[in-house]
Formats: sequence, structure tokens, C-alpha cells
Amino acid sequence: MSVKPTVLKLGGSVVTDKEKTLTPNLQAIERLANEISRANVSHLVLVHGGGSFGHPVAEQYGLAEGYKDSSQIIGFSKTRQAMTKLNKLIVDFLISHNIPAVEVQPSSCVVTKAGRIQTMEDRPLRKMLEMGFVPVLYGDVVLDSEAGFAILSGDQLVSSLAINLDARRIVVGVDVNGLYTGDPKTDSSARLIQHITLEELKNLEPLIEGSKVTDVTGGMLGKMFELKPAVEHGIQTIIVNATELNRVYKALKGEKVVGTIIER
Ligand code: IP8
Repeated sequence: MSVKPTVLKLGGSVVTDKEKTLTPNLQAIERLANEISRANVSHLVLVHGGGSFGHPVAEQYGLAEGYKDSSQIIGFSKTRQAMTKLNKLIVDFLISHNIPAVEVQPSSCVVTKAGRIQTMEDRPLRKMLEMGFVPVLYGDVVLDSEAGFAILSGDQLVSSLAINLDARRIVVGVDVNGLYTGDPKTDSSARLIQHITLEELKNLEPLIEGSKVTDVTGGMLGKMFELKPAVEHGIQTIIVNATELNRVYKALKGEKVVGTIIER
């Protein structure tokens, strides 16, 4: 591809209300559609998380453990449907801001093996980018060659897409300011890391894990695990707070912004 694409991830905690099942955060989606439109990035791929759409249904049917019995089959359909609803909503907002967004359904082009992407038919997606469309993918429940099915996180998808498309930059929009040295909610000495290399991250991991911190950093470490291969590939990755006005806009434009830059 002649122009290197940017991959933007919008976390489920940003685009939905995680406390209320099947509830989108319409205000946030509208604001972000506006920021994405103003940033006017050429060659953009968007990936969003499941939040209160995919996760509760997938959990109800134990889909993360793979196929165990036929009662889960309807759960697969319901999870897919919940994700499609959220995706449609996001795509609608993007289109209303004149962004040529097109849904790309991960479960129709990805097969995983033990939860990791084994194959992905990305030719339509590449052609879409070439033609100026903005493909919109999401964390999804997908078919798995060993487990029957698996939950494919948006983060794994982001990393894999960024590597395969040789992306210029990954922007990860979450509901905290970035990566901290501890849990900022319980540890007043925790500070935001503005810039970190993979080597530095390795040294920091035991410290963070050892401190048994909650979701904020724990979730962030899980993210790091998925994003590492893309960073190793040389793709600059920035984590920003997508619940704050203009952080995603600035990150997309490559402007200075509060957040954590991760580099090789
Ligand atoms: O929110 C998971 O995607 P994530 C999607 O990016 C489902 O982890 C279906 C639970």
C-alpha cells in the first residue's frame, strides 16, 4: 500500500456504558465521529471494542471457553447480533459526519486457532482503503479451528491489522489517560508514563503486576501484551483518553497530546 494507514481503536468503555447492558454512549460516539472527521486522516482503519454489547452476552453463554455444548450456539448468534448493532450505530454516526465508513465483520473474514488469529481474508479491506473508505471492524466472536469458536479482542485485531497493513501509527482510545506506574485510583504516587520503550515496559511489568493493581493498569497490561508485536514491528503506538475532548483528534493528527507513546 502506498500510503501507510493509521489504525484507531476505540475501547468498549468509551463507546458504551459498561454498567448498563446494551447501552451505547451516544454522546461519546457523536463527539468522536466529529473528531475523526476533523482529523481527516487519509487511510484510516477503525476498530471498536464490545463494551456492554458483546461482553455480557458472550459471558452468559461461556463463549470465551470455546464450544462445550450445543446450547452455546444461539449465544454465538446473539453475541454477533449485539456487536452488529453497536457497529451499525457507530458506522451511522461516522457516515453522518461524512466519513465513508464501511463495516467489516471480523467473524466473516477471520479464523482463529486457540484464540489467536490464524487466517484473515483482508483483500476487500485493502481495496476499501485504497479507494478511500474507512473500514470499521470490532472485537467479535469468531470461528476457531481448535476450540469451535473464540472471542477475538479488538486489541488483537488492531495489532494484527497494523502489522499486515504496515501501519504508520496506532492510536488506542481508552477511558484513562494512558499507562501509569500503578493504579492512579488507589495509588497517589502513580504517575502517567508519557513515553516508554519496549525494554522499559519489560522492566515495569513485574512492578505493576506485583502491585496487584485493578482493572486500570491490569487492563492496560493486557493491552500491552497484544500491542507489543506491532510496536516490535516499528509501529508507533499511542494510548490516549478518548473520553476527553480532542485527545483522539490530536493523536490522529500527530500533535502533542496527553497520553502514553510506546516505541520500539
Ligand atoms: O472489547 C470483545 O472485544 P473487546 C468482543 O475489544 C466480544 O475485547 C464479542 C466480547
